[in-house]
Amino acid sequence: LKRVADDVRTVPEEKVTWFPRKIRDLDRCNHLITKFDPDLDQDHPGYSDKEYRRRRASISELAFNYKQGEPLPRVEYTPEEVATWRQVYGTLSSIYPTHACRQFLDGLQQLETECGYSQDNIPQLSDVSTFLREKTGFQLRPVAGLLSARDFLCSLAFRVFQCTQYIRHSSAPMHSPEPDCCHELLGHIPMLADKEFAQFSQEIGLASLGASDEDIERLSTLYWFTVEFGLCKQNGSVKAYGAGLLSSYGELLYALSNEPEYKPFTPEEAAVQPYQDDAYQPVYFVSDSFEDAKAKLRQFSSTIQRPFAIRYDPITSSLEVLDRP
Ligand code: NLE
Ligand code: FE2
Repeated sequence: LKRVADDVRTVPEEKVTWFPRKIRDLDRCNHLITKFDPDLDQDHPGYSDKEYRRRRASISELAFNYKQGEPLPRVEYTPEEVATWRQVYGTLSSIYPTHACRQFLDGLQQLETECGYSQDNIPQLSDVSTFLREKTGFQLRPVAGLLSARDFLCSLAFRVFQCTQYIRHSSAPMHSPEPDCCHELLGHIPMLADKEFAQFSQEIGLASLGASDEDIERLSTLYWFTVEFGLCKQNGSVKAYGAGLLSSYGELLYALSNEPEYKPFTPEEAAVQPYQDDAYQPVYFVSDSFEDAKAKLRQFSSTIQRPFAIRYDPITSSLEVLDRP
């Protein structure tokens, strides 16, 4: 009798897409989207640069071979790569004070004083990961390129942020359609040093686990217009908090230029807004405050329907899956 009762209470596994339960399961969450691959995409600025492609391949190799728990691979960046970083860092730093939200500026300042951030040094993932763990419990993991939305989002559930380690091509420092270390280190990391932002990033991750393909699509579109390209009001002016803006001098200027279309942020609208991921956004969502964006996003994530509930155990970094009561 007990067996029957247990079976009835069991989550119908076969209907739910597989998702990681332990942090080590993230070794299986590495499905790449090859659309911006410099080996395949003729429009990539590195397409005809053999040396660049070789370099990218060798850095990708580090990520392919990485297993959870291993020390993060260090990359010895070349003087040319550091020169690209210097240009990106220098130009962005000149407009951060006027264009970036306060939480970002706080985070970046801490990274500069405590974690070796400077124009002349591309920080190592391993040092940044140690820094973030102390601030918000987030840790980094190397990834070879653009990840599938499902794999990217699910790692957030464990407070793991997947980071690329190669740098953009030197011919296009002001904007890249794909993530690179400038995007991760300058766009995302300062925000992830904020406790509340970290908390809410994890909540998006938890909401994505086992979600339907349609819900993943909506969540990742929402993520796109907030975490990547979000704007918020602060002290009477509009500032950027989205990482895709904070790592692109060209788009950061454009986004706050009054040229694009602006819409007040509602998750329901942002989650279905069509977008192109290879150019500047035609529309940006502006929330009344950074706090407001977080609260609305949270509220939206909690409406994702699943036949079970999930509890994250920070002591073992694992998930418990429960029947919905
Ligand atoms: N456009 C961003 C940049 O240039 O850094 C990258 C966006 C990645 C989603
Ligand atoms: Fe990103």
